[in-house]
Order: sequence, then C-alpha cells, then structure tokens
Amino acid sequence: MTHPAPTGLLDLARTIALTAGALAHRRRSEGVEIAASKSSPEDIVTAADREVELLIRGLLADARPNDGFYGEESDATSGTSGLTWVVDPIDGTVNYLYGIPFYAVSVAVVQGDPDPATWNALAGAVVNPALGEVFTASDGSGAWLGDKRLHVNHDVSLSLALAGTGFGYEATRRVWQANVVGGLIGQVRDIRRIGSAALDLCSVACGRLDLYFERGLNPWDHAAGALIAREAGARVGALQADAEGRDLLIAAAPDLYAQFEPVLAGLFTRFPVDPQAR
Ligand code: LIP
Repeated sequence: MTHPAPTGLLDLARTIALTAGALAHRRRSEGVEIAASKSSPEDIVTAADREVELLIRGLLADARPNDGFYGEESDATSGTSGLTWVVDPIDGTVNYLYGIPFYAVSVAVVQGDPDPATWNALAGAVVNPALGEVFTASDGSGAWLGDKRLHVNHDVSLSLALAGTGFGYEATRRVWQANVVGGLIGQVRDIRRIGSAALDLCSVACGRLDLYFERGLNPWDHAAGALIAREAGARVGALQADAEGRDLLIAAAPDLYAQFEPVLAGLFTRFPVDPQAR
C-alpha cells in the first residue's frame, strides 16, 4: 500500500501538535488538577492530558481514518493502512502540573507494528507551547526547530558531556536510577533532569544536551523525539543495540555514544538489578 510522502505526514503531525499544544497551554493557564493516578501515586494524569489526547484522536480520525493509534491515555487501535500514530498528549506531566514550562505534545507516525524495536518512524513533531518551540523531523529530511536545521554536538569527550536523564514513577526504581547517576556524575560535565523525554531528545538534537539516557520510558515518550534526534545526527539505541526500547534509551552523537555505552554498562553491572526491570 502506498503512503503519502513523509513530508505530507509531517505537515499533519506538526499542525495537530500545534493545535493540541494550544489547548494544553490554555488549560494550564486556567489551572490544572490531578484527575487520577496510574502505576503509582506519583504517576498522575490530568484532565488536560485526557482532553488533549481526545482532541488529537479526533483530528487524526478525520484526516487519516485508516491509521492506527497508540497513545498514553486511551486504548490503542490498529488500522488498515500500515501506519500508526504514537502520541503523548502532554509529555512532562509533572512539570505541567507544577507549572514548570518544560512539557510537550509529542506526535509521531510510524510504519509497521507500534514497537520501537521494529517500527520505522516516518515523521514526528514535538511542541512545547510554553516556550513556543516546534521541533520536527521526517525520515531522511533532517530535524528542525522552526525553520532552523538542527545538528547534535560532535567531538565531545565524556568528561565534558552535559548529560540528561530521568527517573521513574516508582520509588525503588528512582533509588536505583539515582545510584546509577551517582556513579556517573563524576565522569561527565554535569547532569540535567528536565522532566520530559521528548524535550530531552530534542535537546540532544539541538545541542542543549550532549547525551541523554533513561530507563523505563514508554513508546509514546520517545517516538517523535528519537526521530528528531536521529535526523539531527544522533545515534539512538540501547546497550549493544540500535533500537531504543522500554528497557533503555541512549541518544548522543556516535563518537560520544561509543564512549558512554561501556561506562553505562559498567554502572548497570555495579549496582543491583533494577527492581522494576521489565
Ligand atoms: C515522563 C518522561 C520523563 C520521565 C518521567 C515520565 P510523562 O513522561 O517524559 O522522561 O523521566 O518519569 O515518564 O509521564 O510525563 O508522559
């Protein structure tokens, strides 16, 4: 089955992400409340998360009724077109709840099963409405912040790398992740915890971070951001793997990735097995 060119899909992803971002930003200004908790009391969902995903689903159903949908806040549906939209309506939910301006609408379209290990990401958009930043990429056409072409930082030594990471919603996993960070902090320039995987990956793409790694992400957290980072020249994968997954995601320029991978593997060996390993 033929599909529209990635640029056509990209235009749709960008338009929908911008529309959804405007709604998220408006709801933030009106005040945000927790609607429910999910995997733990820390893992919250707001009414805006649900409303924004409903808006995105409706816009996609109108534009691409035969595509599948795989989002954070509603049931997955498979389509007949071979394409699936992978959506995080508000990535950085805790930042959103607290009014920290680092949250994003993440919209990606992939070919094949909605599995990061096997899908082919065709186009993606990550919109931070609080800062008015629109990150985009389509397969083979580069990564962009607005109309500015993005490139990762090259020739960075690990000892001078600014690394981003994140922590899970379960306390024992956070303690394990903090142990790993404690083992790394003396081997890099510094560490940032921005609070949104989508924006962390876009930060690698535009050079605001040299590398990013996190364990336990969901596919919707990174579907668009990983494409944007790859199209900006990053290698995105895991340990001895070129596909990111739930177990681990690493993103960095290839030369820095090669320095970082054995160090992270050593830290995973040094600390007890992650209690939340899935
Ligand atoms: C978040 C990720 C972040 C991670 C958080 C959370 P959410 O996604 O973007 O990188 O550290 O624990 O998973 O829940 O805000 O969509």
